[in-house]
Amino acid sequence: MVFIKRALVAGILAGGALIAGTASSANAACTDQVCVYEGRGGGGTVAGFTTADNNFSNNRFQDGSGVNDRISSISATSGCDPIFYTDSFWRGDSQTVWSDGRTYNAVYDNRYSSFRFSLTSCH
Ligand SMILES: [Ca+2]
Repeated sequence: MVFIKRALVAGILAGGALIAGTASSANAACTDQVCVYEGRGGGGTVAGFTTADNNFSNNRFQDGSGVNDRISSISATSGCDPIFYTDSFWRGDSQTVWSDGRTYNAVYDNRYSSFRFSLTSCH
């Protein structure tokens, strides 16, 4: 019985390692509710968010490069629409992205530095 339990744990760990390895590749799909892409049309490396963020200066894409001022497209399934801003702390020019799962090109290409959610556009 003990042996079987250990075998199951080993199997789960092996499965987890396989998933983690796949996710770290440059073109892996983003599974978070807000995804940002270095390239237009969902291309290039990706980063995912599970909550709003007031400053992208410490955020990294999956390839390790910086997110700040490099986002070129965005997709969201967050229920409430995310609003991206060209400055930190939700200042500057902004773009509201429909949270319908489609990928939208950045209006202000390579300029976004923060995002938050519009609570008047939850659906
Ligand atoms: Ca870019």
